[in-house]
Amino acid sequence: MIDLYTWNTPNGRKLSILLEELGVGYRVFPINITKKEQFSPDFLAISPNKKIPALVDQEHDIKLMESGAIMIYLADKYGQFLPKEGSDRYWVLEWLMWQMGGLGPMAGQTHHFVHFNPGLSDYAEKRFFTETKRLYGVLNTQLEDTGRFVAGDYSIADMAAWPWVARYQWQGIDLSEFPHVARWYKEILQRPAVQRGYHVPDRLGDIPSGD
Ligand SMILES: N[C@@H](CCC(=O)N[C@@H](CS)C(=O)NCC(=O)O)C(=O)O
Repeated sequence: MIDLYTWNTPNGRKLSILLEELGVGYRVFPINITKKEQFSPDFLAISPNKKIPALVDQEHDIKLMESGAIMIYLADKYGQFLPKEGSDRYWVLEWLMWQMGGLGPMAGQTHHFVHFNPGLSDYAEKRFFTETKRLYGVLNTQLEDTGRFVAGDYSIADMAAWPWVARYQWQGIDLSEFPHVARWYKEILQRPAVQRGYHVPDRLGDIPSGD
């Protein structure tokens, strides 16, 4: 059995979306980060970095933190959404790492300074918004080049970036400036597994439409 420790955030949703796409059974253990449950000793034993998401695979006695590592693990375990070998595999991993090292951290800081704490630091607001917007431009160009998904077939690279783009309103991003991102966002939004995975652990509101 797979146990997912998560909360309604982009990093958490990456894994609930992937698990829904894989169609495998999993148990959800909500870790309410607004109540600081990520600092409990029980959770620390699974996630030494004290952040969600984390995963335990009882079948193989595996405990994992870091959403990117968990995505690779699940994709390899079930043989879907990540090519097994060759240049196509590294293309997907390249864009997964782009999300992990770029879009996620920068958009996360934009949420912090622009959405939750406007006026606290003009410098930080400008720096993180500008970089987030630049990354949307990079994604837009990539999606224009590929024509449909981020790196070949629909993959963990799409599932990693999509929940971050779903927070475009918090980031002050106008999706109409990034038509290929908007087209990609709306196509993925139609997927039933994405809609189910988005609302894990709770249904907190509608998914932004992208319009
Ligand atoms: N690089 C980590 C980042 C995880 C992360 O930042 N998680 C956030 C929620 S999206 C969290 O647990 N925040 C609580 C805290 O910082 O105390 C990953 O991708 O798993």
